[in-house]
Amino acid sequence: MSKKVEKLAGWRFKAWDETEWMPAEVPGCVHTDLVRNGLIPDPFYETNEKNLQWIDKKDWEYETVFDAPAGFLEESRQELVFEGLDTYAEVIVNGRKILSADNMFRLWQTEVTGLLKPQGNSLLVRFRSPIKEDLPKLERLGYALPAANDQSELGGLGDKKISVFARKAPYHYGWDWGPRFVTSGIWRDAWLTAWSDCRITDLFIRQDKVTAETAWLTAVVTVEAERAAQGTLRLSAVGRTWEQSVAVEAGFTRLELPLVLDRPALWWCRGLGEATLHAFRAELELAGGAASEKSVRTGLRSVRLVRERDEAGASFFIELNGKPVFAKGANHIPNDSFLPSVTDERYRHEIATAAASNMNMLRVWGGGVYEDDLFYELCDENGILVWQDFMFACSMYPGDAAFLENVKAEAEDNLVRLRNHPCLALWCGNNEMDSAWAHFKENAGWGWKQPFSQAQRDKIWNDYEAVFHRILPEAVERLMPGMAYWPSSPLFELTGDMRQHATGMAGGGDIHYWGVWHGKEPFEDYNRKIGRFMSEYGFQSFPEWSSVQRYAEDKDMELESEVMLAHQKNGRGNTLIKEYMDEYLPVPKDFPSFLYASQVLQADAMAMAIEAHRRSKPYCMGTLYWQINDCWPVASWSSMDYYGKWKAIQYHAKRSFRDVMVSAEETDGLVRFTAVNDLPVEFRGRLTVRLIDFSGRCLKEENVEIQVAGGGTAPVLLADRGEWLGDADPAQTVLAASLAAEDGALIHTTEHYFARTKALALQKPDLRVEVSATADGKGARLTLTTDTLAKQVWLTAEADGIFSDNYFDLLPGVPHTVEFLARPEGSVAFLPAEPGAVTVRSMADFVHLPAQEGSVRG
Ligand code: BMA
Repeated sequence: MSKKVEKLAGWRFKAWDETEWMPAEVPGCVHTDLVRNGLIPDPFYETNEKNLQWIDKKDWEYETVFDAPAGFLEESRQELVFEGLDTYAEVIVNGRKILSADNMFRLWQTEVTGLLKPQGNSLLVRFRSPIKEDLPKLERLGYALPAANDQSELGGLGDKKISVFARKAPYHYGWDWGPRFVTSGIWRDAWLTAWSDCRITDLFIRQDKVTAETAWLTAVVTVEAERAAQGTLRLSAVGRTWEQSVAVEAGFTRLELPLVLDRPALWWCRGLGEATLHAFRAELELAGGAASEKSVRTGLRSVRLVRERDEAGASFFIELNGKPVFAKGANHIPNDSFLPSVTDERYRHEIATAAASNMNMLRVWGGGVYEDDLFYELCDENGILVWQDFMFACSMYPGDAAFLENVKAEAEDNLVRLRNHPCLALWCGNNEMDSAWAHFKENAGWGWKQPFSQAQRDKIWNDYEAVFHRILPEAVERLMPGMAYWPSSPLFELTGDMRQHATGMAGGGDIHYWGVWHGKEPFEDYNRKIGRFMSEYGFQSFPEWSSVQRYAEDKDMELESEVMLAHQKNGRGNTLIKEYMDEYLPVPKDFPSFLYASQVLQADAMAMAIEAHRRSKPYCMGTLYWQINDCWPVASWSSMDYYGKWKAIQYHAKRSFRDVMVSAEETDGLVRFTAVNDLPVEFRGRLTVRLIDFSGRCLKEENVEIQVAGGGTAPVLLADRGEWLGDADPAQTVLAASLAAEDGALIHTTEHYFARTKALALQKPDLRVEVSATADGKGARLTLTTDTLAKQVWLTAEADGIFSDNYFDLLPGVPHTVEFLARPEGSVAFLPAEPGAVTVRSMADFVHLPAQEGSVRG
């Protein structure tokens, strides 16, 4: 018998050196509790971040008084469970210290049997400042470990970067998209549980071998019992029941029950099939009547990382149920600086965004947290694979025995918590540490190792190897047998010599390509710099005007204002955006226009990269752009801002990630159209390519019947620029391609221009919108038309929500219909007839148009 009681409530908090207790929220953290009590302003507003750095230098405590729930004290074993304590904490129950915690990522479960009384139990959680706690560790070590993104200066610590000592979300200490808010608090649920006789503490459905014909599974059941006993273990799933006689010991017993399922309904990622999930329920009955049960949900699938030698080097792709997966998606960072503020609805919005954008993979990046259960549940349900990093990023970490032991326990807790999720495709040791340190290549990396003596270097690298080449892979293999482990992202291969580091465009492993952006290379380099799996690449943009207005005042609305700079964490970010914008786009009229243009610029860059990667299939088998979300309102690489507003890139990604699409690339006067098919079945259809001038006149048209094998790509049309253009003006003509299925259904459209956007002879379009209600009457449907090419048409609605399409090029004579989808899901969208409910603009509204004379030929 075991019961989980309601969460503990009635919390209060204060700084150690204060006397007055204030109401607090659990889960929560100090910063948000201070805001709620009116003691500090909104930390994300203007430059408030700077003035709130005192919070992490203080010690904080949380307390509550609770009665034992009915029946609780009659159970013979009682426990207090914290799903997350951030970070250095002592827990005191009725005056007795029961726990000392030092890792935000661990599950803290402590026995309190005999300590509780029926009424008025006191529970005190005392957090020590992570700053005060870790500064002495730096002193003791005697040298500073690299921690590239730790904003110690902003935190008032000079160059003392101490983030590496705490097992705490690295991004709390600042990042090149994130503020520095080093939180403290009970950040996940806290509850009491009690049991007698026996309980099932864990149920793991180990997938020993899964094929379309048979699934060989083992239910691994961990039982805790007060005394040894005989009994029966029963397992039910998919309408069947398996039973086995068992014997349990006093203490923990691990039971294994083999399950064989014929023709199992498999779990597939988006695009390859249904994401079928099954419930498994284990019931234990012991002689004498003791009983316990536990249920889990999982999907049946075989998943592996395929790295096989080939002519170019070695492959790198995920194979799901025997089918190669071309991974499409993005990197995920935490959704908030204050993690407990992330509501279920925000997780739902993020994963719904990923699914609607035709993604099939997200990478949970190593500078954040092992995500909440809900994140993975939603990925399971939506067929989104997860590349899961362990939480280490862009730093080198200590390697003393206590640290290593802590890391091991953290890995075990999270592997056990997450291992039933079929979405998990790969565990990765860390973000960018192997390539940044570049141990075997003297002049490679980020210049990290150069300041150290040989002895120090050896020590730091040995510590690295202990975690990433021994402790973590060993934990993955023991707790999730067969699951792929990849030591670092990016990595060429674990060779133990200078070939190991992915410091260039290697023919194996995964690649973070930052030549565009950090390296100032032109967008066109996306077409050439392609690896076997592109796990990061990105380009920044600003949030839209309505979002910027939420953190800035009118006076702050210029690029170099103090507020804008405080919300741009990449030192050279604004300069880079401006420089690239000068290269590619017409000049924006004003600051709000600049925001819009920054989004269009980013979207163009990312679409180019995504499509280049997809055209290079099967050499390249994955494209995950940096990054889908934000943890506060900021200029960043995100495709959706902190408020969940889709940036232009999100709509472009949705189009460029379509399972079946056609992509055009021009080199040496030839425009190559390539069809890409990620579906497992052959695609047949018709490609229509038309040369249209900006007023809508069709100058040339070609139609081709096309056929692309399941999972394949095919060159479908080669258009000679000179031949097609003839004497048409390249600045006023566009190649418009549309791909239709055999039944005529429109699958994808794309446009190819013969000049960069800044050189196009754009004119002010007469944009018309017709609004009607959607079939269910809840939403709105808009049909747009124009008289001249309208570039990057941007629809905005007063209501919160997203459009089915946005930031698209509208051609004269080709009406385009989009729907508005209100957020949260199910809420009523604007009424079609409402004036001002929706605004429609295009690039011509935001940029200085070229002088008319220059743009009209003849
Ligand atoms: C990648 C990430 C992050 C960073 C991003 C942009 O390397 O892993 O560390 O935010 O680049 O610079």
